[in-house]
Amino acid sequence: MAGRVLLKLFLMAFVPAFSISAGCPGTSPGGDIENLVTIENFIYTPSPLTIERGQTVRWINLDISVHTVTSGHPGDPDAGSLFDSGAMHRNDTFEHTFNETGTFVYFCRPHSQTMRDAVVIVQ
Ligand SMILES: [Cu+2]
Repeated sequence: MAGRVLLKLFLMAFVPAFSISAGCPGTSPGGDIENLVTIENFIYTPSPLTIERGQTVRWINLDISVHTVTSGHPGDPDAGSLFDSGAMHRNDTFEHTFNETGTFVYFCRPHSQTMRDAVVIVQ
């Protein structure tokens, strides 16, 4: 009984933090790799995120504020040309598959002063 309580406390205390900070691709039984970036408290986590070519990244907005996932730098003429989520409300998700290697920078249109220079590295 006490052991189960301790286990539950352990899971509550450490598992959420670990799953957010680890940023490692999880492998499902089907073999698909899901790379999740959370948007919470105006921060993309993890960033940088390193993936392999051909993999898909999924972003989820956990804030009440509306955010975007927009490729490039704020003010670039081609900002959003590679990917642009549009307005993401709370719990909305957005996915993009990276078919080229390289370093891909993105930002949030409504909060481009602070939510910028987030990175996906594709190997
Ligand atoms: Cu934002």
